[in-house]
Amino acid sequence: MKFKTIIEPFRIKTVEPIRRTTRKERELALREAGYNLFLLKAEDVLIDLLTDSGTGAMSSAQWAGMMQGDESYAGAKSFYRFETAVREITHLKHIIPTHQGRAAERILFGSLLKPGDIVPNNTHFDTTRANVEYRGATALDIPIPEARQPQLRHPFKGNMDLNALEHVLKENPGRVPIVMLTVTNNSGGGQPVSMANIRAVSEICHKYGVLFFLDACRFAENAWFIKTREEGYADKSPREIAQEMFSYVDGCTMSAKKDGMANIGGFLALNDDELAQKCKNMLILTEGFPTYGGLAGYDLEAIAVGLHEVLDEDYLRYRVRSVEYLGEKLVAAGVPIVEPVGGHAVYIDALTMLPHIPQNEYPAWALSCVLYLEGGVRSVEIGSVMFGRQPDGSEKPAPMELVRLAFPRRVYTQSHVDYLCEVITYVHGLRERVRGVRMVESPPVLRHFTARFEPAHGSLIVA
Ligand code: PLI
Repeated sequence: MKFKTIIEPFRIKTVEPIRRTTRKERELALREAGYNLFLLKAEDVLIDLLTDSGTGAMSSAQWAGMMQGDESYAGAKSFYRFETAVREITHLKHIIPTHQGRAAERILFGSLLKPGDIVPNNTHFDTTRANVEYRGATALDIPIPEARQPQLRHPFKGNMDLNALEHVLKENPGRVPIVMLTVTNNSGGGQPVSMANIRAVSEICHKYGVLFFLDACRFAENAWFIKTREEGYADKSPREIAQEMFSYVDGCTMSAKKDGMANIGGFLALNDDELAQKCKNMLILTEGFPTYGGLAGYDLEAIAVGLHEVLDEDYLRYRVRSVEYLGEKLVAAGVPIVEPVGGHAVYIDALTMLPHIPQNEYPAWALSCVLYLEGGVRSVEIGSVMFGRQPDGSEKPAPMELVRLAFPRRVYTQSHVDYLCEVITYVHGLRERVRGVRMVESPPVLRHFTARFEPAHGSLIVA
């Protein structure tokens, strides 16, 4: 290409104002929210990077598709359009819509797991872990060792440790009904999994007669990394790469709120007839009839179009580059982040940035509060608040203390990113004065959503 600037491959037709607040207002909002960014009012946030899940901007083609939503209870045209779009990518036999990813997880694990089972994954996301543990099974994370060293660069840091997988399967016959691989590895920095690793995990699983599923939330971003980093894929289209990824699996769970480019939705897709029937029965119990699964016809239309748009090369190039742009600027400013930069988010390494805050005072949580206080930026902690509590109620520090800045799809522009960089660099300059937090209220599961905190030393930033 003659010109090197990668531009947003769209123009903006509808805008939504965002509101500036004063530091004093944010101090008050934070106190009222119990120092938990999930409990803030969204209108008090200037740049919202809490999640890339369901927060993206839909295209004019998606909105147009929604107008064609067929709201028939059973057998709607919208279902068949959705099913065709999913099947063209996955080639899986049974495609079961759900209202979001965690519903697909609950239905799958509810149909498959019993107490004492083990589910290996490169790294479980929070809801996936919680749904496995809710069945009395163990959620086992076995990423490659490089995955847990934030500054160590590896092209496919989302890969699963194949020796560890083989060991688990050999040592636990009959106790591992399913192996999952999360693409990209969200809890581990949004890092991709190579095709070679997907293929190898598939071979090992099938050698032991165990089902292999993808947690496919960010499959298109993963396909882009394979195209740009793995030998032999440069000339393949993202769609062809995605099709190959799915060719190795027995099924997948998917949150269409990510690479489905929709504001709501998900699906479970699988080949096994008997298991699919069980899952459909569970679906009817709580989600709905198998041709809508808790979604409106117009949601199914938005996903069908979204699954097409997400595999567009210009979109993926812009998507991955805009996240990388923030990462590069932060690295240049000396801010420690997970490297290389992942697909949907930049992850600040709070353990390295704030070595004076012990893990039981939640350094990444404290840092996310300070980013809001100083700049009105909302991020999310992926550390010991999210993952520290063990199924037996004990506490164990998480392997990493990360602050994730997740980019909603097609929402923010380069000047928003430049602003973010200024805020984070400013907070980095204050780092020696940042202090930890103490948890004062916490629910028994998925505590990060509703727990309440206080500054452990009187204030988040000391003089
Ligand atoms: O939020 P759901 O229920 O549509 O999807 C659950 C889910 C499953 N797997 C993975 C890898 C996820 O990232 C995920 C949801 N992620 C959220 C909400 C996030 O903020 O990353």
